[in-house]
Amino acid sequence: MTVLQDCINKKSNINCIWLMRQAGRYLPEFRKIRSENQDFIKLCLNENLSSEITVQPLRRFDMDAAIIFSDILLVPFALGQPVKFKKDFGPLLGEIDFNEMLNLNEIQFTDKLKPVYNAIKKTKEREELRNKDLIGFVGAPWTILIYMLNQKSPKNEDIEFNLKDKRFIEDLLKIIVRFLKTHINNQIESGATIIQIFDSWAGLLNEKDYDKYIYNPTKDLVNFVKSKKIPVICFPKGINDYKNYVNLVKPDVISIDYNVDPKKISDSIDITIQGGLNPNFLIGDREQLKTNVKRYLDIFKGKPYIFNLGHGVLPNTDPSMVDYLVKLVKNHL
Ligand code: 1CP
Repeated sequence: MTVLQDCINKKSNINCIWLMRQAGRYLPEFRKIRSENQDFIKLCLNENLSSEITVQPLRRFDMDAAIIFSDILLVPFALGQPVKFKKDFGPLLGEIDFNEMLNLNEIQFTDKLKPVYNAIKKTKEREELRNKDLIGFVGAPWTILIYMLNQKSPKNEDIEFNLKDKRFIEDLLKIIVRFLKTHINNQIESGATIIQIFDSWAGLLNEKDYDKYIYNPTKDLVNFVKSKKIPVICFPKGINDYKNYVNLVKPDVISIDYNVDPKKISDSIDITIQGGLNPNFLIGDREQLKTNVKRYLDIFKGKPYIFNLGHGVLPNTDPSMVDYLVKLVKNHL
């Protein structure tokens, strides 16, 4: 068993840690590769470089898992919707060709993402991954749906889609769920040992629509991962009630964001908890970081807990702060 899986099953008292976006822009070695590869999708589909980027944080820090370097928006891309990343703006998606999506089969979809699966196979073989988990991931159906309809990040409160065209949206959601399963399956077959489902925009949905867009389709994916006998972590960022989510969706691990009270979560949820610490603490001073890391470790002491952040590592983070964080967690300094 790996350290992370022991942590999930509460088989040891050793603290374990990995970080969302641990591979990425705060690392100079990533920025170098990125500057030489302007097309982000092409970079994700370069199996040698994406495998290299995946292990970069493991060379620097004693993380207990790697997460494959890829992106949740490769799924819309493989469904035939154009996707590009504009500098200082974020993702830009093109028009949906619904008929093309309806006619797409699993083999065609898998062919388009072959380099991702090859990168997973390659990464598994690397020395840096010995006895460590390789996390595969997907965006949750709701988060993928929102990017596909809005055609850019919904973060700027300028959401330009509505959920009125119900028939079309329901059909699209079915296609999304079907191919997210294909993507999950391919990642597991290539060697991913844990799957994380990122619902980054769960907080944008009106509660009355949770069943239809969040609970039901996500539960479908969770059951699918469970049928493959590997752990599934869910991160429904900004959801109003984590306890209810856990009761309905039943993941193996629930990843919490930085706006929820960890004490309340610890008191009310029985499954393995992951994350929570505000990534901004990695930008501040060491004492403040230490106090807050200790707060999370104390609250979850004796319970199955995976140390992580409440969202991804911010681009302006100093890598030496990440190093300090990992040492704090591993040594309970
Ligand atoms: O150099 C660059 O501009 C690229 C930045 C970047 C990176 C490093 C993007 C663009 N994606 C990634 C990699 C990535 N994305 C990983 C693997 C690396 C790791 O975690 O270590 C993962 C797991 C993701 C997942 C992802 N992509 C999410 C879910 C997690 C989250 O942050 O909420 C989301 C929402 C995306 C979409 C995305 N990809 C990239 C951007 C700039 C965005 C948009 C974010 C937004 O809408 O605000």
